[in-house]
Amino acid sequence: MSSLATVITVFRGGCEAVSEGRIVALRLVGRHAHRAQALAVGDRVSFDPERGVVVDVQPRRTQLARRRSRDPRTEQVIAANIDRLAIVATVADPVFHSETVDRFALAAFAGGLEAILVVNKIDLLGGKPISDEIRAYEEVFEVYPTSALVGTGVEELGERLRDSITVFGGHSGVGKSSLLNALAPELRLETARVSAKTRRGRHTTTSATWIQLPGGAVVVDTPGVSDIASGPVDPALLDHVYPDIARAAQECRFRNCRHGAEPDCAVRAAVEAEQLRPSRLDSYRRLVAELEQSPG
Ligand SMILES: Nc1nc2c(ncn2[C@@H]2O[C@H](COP(=O)(O)OP(=O)(O)OP(=O)(O)O)[C@@H](O)[C@H]2O)c(=O)[nH]1
Ligand SMILES: [Mg+2]
Ligand SMILES: [Zn+2]
Repeated sequence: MSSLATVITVFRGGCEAVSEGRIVALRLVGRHAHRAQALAVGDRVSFDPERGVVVDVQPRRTQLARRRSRDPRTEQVIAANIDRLAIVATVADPVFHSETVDRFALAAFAGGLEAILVVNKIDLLGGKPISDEIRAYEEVFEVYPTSALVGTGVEELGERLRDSITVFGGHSGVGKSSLLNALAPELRLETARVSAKTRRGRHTTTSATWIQLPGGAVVVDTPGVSDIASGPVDPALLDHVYPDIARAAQECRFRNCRHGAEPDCAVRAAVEAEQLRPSRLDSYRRLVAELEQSPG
């Protein structure tokens, strides 16, 4: 007889999983033990309760993966079977980095997740409006301005996460754990100040953590990553990450224009006419170049 469980923590040789409200510790044996990355947080496994071992891992419905920087040919699955990625960014401290947002969006779409953008630390604006650069993302996904510090927007975000599984991703120090603490103060997740010297976070969260919020939401907190380059993906997904570029590109002379040096490129023209931010095209071209180079 085997039972079903959801993996909530992965460690070398095994995992912790929840089965019918109980936490069980399971070992990986046999063929599973020899796979480089047999398990990720969120995996559904069948297990043998008597021996305490994983019998089988079910096919993943969705996954958020990133290329390993050490070995770009392999992917690390950050979490499996989640519904959405909340890309957490900031209005300041650390500075808003649009290319990171784009990379996370691509990784989410590639893995079958929906994505939302959470723009945290709006208290640092001191009442000034959110920049046009950030507002422009409303064309790509829902944008949730928040302040984990003073509580702005936290309730709205909590509503959105209800009855579903969300993974929080973003640079170290943007406030992922702080937001979760604001959503459920009893969590008391560890958080840390952004370093004054490097203006970066300190990588306070060290592994993907499965968190059950009151009210039926599950959130996976993840360690901040400096980049989330993904493996080879369907280039059509880029149109979802860059709908503004896709729209302008309909007027390019060449169907397969890459908006570089090609003649009659409508995307470059849009940048020159200040209808499109140069940083959008820069980000797009870097991502495309990377995808073309990626082994695969
Ligand atoms: N002013 C302000 N500071 C915040 C806000 N949210 C978080 N912080 C601060 O930002 C710092 C980093 O917050 P964390 O929650 O540890 O960030 P994290 O994204 O979990 O970082 P890692 O775990 O390293 O990936 C802490 O000093 C927080 O107190 C906010 O809304 N406003
Ligand atoms: Mg954290
Ligand atoms: Zn073009």
